[in-house]
Amino acid sequence: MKKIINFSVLTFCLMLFISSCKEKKETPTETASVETKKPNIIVIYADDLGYGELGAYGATELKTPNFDKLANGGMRFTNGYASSATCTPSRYALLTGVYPWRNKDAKILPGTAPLIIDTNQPTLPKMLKKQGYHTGIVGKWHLGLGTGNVNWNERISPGPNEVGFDYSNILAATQDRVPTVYIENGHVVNLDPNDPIEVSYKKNFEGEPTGLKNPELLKMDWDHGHNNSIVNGIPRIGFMKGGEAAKWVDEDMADYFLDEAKTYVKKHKNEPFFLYYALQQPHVPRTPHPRFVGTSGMGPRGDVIIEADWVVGEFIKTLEAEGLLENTLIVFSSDNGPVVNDGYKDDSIEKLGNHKPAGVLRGGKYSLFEAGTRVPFITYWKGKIKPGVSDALVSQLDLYSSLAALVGSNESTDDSKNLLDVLMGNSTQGRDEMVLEATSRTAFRKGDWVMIPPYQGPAISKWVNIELGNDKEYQLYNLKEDISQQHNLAKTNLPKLEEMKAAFEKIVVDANKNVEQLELK
Ligand code: NG6
Ligand code: CA
Repeated sequence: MKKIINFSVLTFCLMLFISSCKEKKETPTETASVETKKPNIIVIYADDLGYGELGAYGATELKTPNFDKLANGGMRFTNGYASSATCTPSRYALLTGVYPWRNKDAKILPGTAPLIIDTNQPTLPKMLKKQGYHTGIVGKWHLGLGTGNVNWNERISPGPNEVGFDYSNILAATQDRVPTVYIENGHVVNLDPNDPIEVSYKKNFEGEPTGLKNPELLKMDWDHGHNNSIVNGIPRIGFMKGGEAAKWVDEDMADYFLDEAKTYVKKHKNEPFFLYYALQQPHVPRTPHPRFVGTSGMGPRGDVIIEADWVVGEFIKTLEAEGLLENTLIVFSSDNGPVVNDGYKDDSIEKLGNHKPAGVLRGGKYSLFEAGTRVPFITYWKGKIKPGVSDALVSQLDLYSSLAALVGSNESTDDSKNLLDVLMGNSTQGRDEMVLEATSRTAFRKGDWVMIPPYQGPAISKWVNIELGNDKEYQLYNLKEDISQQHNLAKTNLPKLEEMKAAFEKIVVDANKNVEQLELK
């Protein structure tokens, strides 16, 4: 009897062992295939593209079929925000997951500014690298380079490659600021050692023409600012000498960065990759390739939006041809709201017609009103994200923690919320509250409400003709009922105002101390 039991126990154990072996045999291969399938992540980031600029967001005068394909085939956010109403702070927040007003250097930078991200600071690309991603940036940087006194003729460091990017091909600051050259992995592209580059934001180099003194050399005239060195007939901010062969051709910039982005994707398609594709449009100077001149009927500003839309379409075609669309999360957004005349006489006002760059929103770039920071915000993932519209409150600040969750990292920051479910369209529970920033001033959104503290300074910028949000009194708006911010309820809803002030002050202790108004440089 004993023997029989022992025998059957043995047989049972043996069977268990065999079946567990079988399971083991299958499991590793399955896990491996899941692991190699880590999704690629692409952030396409426009420069100064407004909330009302896409067909999918209500534009009727501009045709943006490729942006719309992403918006209508993915999740289109109606309450998606940049962290700031200008470029540098928004980009800082996107890459670090930290509110830009916490860093006093995160404001519009000259082309000679040192890098404002600490090389020891956690960043989105560093986090992704730890998870096995190859990381690249193509396009606009505007977060500073070097540590001060950059020698543009040597390797420029620290820069993107020192804060998490394996590959970089960038323009240093903005298209309207010198140096007007591409920089690849820290080296100026096509630099001739016999024609070294010098850059200064303080004074001109002897004998060099400027926009101010040599209007006869200009093919595009300046309106305000933008009257220093002339490159390709366009006057810029800042002075530059040398580097003739390295200077970019403005009209070719869209094609240049598109080629770079496509090449990057093709090269890294067999490993998980993160590409930050930072478009230069429709920031000034607006220089569409001749193929796009006249396509919008709105002058250069509209034409470069059509160009950017085309660029995105071509880029998506590449992803499709490479079979990557089903395994790639694409996030599309803009660094700040729209501006029409931002310093050049480019017919942007004259030819705007009925187009409303900010849609129904009040304000624009530089403004604490909604149009400063509420921007197009789209997540697209073929077959994974069900097309839809989400009213959840999301900020670009949240990409850090949300993308960490996507790739299996538990990294996050205090300011960045993990909203992965929201970005994937599986939840509508966005943020409860968020601090907004515009030229070092801050405001506060909580639920449907936004509160703007009193600020000195002009109500409307005479340069860009945008309402900046400054007022002697507190402003309080209910965005659900009054998206265009026409009714200040600060005096009629005191309990709400007090609630908002208290919640705001809990986050921003001394925001008001750091006020810097928009000024001409
Ligand atoms: C402003 C420039 C503006 C633009 C902006 C930065 C003047 C008068 N205006 O100072 O043209 O370059 O800076 O834009 O110089 S951003 O999108 O990069 O923040
Ligand atoms: Ca911008």
